[in-house]
Amino acid sequence: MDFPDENLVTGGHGLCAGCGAAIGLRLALLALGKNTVVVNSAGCLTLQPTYPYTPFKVPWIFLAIENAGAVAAGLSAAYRSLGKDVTVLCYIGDGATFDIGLQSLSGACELGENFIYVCYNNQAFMNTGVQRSSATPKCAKTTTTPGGNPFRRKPMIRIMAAHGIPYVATACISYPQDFINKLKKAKSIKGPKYIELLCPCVPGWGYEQSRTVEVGRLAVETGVWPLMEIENGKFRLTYMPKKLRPVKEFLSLQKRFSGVDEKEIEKIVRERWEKLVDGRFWEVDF
Ligand SMILES: Cc1ncc(C[n+]2csc(CCOP(=O)(O)OP(=O)(O)O)c2C)c(N)n1
Ligand code: SF4
Ligand SMILES: [Mg+2]
Repeated sequence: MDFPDENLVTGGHGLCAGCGAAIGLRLALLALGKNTVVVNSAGCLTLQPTYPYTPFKVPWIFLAIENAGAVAAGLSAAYRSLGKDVTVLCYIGDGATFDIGLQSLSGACELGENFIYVCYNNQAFMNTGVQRSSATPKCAKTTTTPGGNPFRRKPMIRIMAAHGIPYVATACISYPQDFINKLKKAKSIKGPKYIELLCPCVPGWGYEQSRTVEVGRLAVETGVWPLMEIENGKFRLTYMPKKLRPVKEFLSLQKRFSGVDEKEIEKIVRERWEKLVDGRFWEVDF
């Protein structure tokens, strides 16, 4: 694999063992390098640096949960006026992205500023106790949907693509090379870039802490989480499993899906996958 040498996250943080989002940030900094500033709004990852300590070898800005887009746009404009070439990386949870900070992200995209926005998607408001977000999949149990989530997921990838920004992609921490390639591509493109990174969460999804990478891999191999990109409006899948595995293999590892109708979910996932393989991205509820 094409990995850069320098690890910009040192040992020691207050997150759960096996946290998928922590793996994601480590990979992102490997890809983007030292000349990066990380923007983070309230969520689990906020606990990674705890003042006055930090495991990061790059600057880190912590802000209110609504503000990531505004801060990214402001930083981008400030660096431009100073003549400095610094990568602005937003690393923001799904609750802060899909729900509380959507207006700020949308505004930053409209301004066309230069930043990479990675939504680390663990599919709920984890830091405050696993409440449903609009990224929570249908049927998943959370503390606010103990009988299973009745709502459809907000189609965030389509929403971001509809902003007409130059680069939108999905990724998963279990496919590090795919994620790193996408970040490097994003870095080479001027303007707003959005990558939605699937990050399994040990207590929120309810699986063994040693199985984070396996759970993420099964999300992709079953077709639950397709890896794709939309570059200048052009859609493509970046990874095609030879044969999709049964969705049951992904669902059965996690307590949040206990008791769901596996056949119904399999049907939804298959129909969506066939449309994507056909290139019918705009018809897909993703
Ligand atoms: C306006 C506002 N509402 C609520 C909160 C409380 N809050 C802090 S972290 C958090 C969870 C954020 O969820 P997400 O963005 O998905 O990140 P995760 O916790 O899953 O890492 C919430 C709701 C807040 N800080 N600000
Ligand atoms: S609750 Fe989930 S996202 Fe938060 S630190 Fe633990 S594993 Fe990571
Ligand atoms: Mg979350």
